Amino acid sequence: HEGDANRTDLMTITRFVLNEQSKYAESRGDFTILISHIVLGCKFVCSSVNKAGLAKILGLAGDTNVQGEEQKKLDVISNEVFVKALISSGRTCLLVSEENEDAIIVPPAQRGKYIVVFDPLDGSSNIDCGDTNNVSIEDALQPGSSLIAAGYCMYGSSCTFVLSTGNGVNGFTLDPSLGEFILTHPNIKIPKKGKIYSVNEGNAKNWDEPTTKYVESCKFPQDGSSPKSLRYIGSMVADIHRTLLYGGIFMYPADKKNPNGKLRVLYEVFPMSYLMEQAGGQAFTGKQRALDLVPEKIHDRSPIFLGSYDEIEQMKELYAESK
Ligand code: AHM
Ligand code: MG
Repeated sequence: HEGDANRTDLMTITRFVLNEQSKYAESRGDFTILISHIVLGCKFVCSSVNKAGLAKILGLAGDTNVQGEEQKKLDVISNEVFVKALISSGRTCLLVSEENEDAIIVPPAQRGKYIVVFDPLDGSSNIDCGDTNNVSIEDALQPGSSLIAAGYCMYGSSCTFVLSTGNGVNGFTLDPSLGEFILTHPNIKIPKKGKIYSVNEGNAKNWDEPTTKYVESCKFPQDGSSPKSLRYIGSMVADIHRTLLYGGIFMYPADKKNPNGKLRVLYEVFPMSYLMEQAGGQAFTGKQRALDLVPEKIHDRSPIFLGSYDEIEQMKELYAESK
């Protein structure tokens, strides 16, 4: 019997993805190569986040670095790292990043079959693209149900990469001494019911009726259950990570000022909705299953409710009643 401390059979993220992909007869390792380039970007951001304190102190000497260049913000550098890693993987044809107004069409010589939509400091996911000869921005405007994988990386006291390739959800933690993400959270399933709700209550004045009623029921339950706890970090990745592991509901609803809410369909709503469904939860826009949305523009937004199966069921009922 081997204890954790002596574990020698390391399930790295690359090994895990390679295993999963080998189930597909047509697999040629392209997806594994793509993921390992994304993972490189995550390691870079992780190490930059951890050095950020020191960088700030060094920054006091002036806002320019040793080469005399102006220091770039972390989100800008992260974006550059991901874009360069994705293009050089030779496995992508089209990239949509939160940081870039326009989609990036990969030069033909470096083109592969995957479309990647991502927020360099908020999440990432992939859509299979097919014909790579005539790639256009419209190819990214597919429903979330055509995603073949989605994931996010959370940078904190430890660095966690949560990934689904359509066969459940798995979490990997970076072992800094190895520089490898190791499987630490196999087969994540979200609890069917939750005790936590997560929303920016500062917008309550402008909410619609179903959202207002739901949050009221969290605080003053009429069915004899205990009130729910409120947790809101204001960073979608962190709020979703907690929701996946402990259950509950995360919402960014429509309000009178923002009829489409705030979060972006392609690289915020879709990947998190995909992970939720893969973990046994649900994702709902107030009108429909979130993954059935078809964005019209690459930076479109949508209201979103996601989390434990039962919580989203209740939310759906409230919207049905209000029609
Ligand atoms: P941004 O990427 O445009 O900064 O916004 C996305 C973030 C999410 O991570 C988070 O869930 C949400 O904005 C919080 O918004 P608010 O401050 O309005 O509650
Ligand atoms: Mg963002």
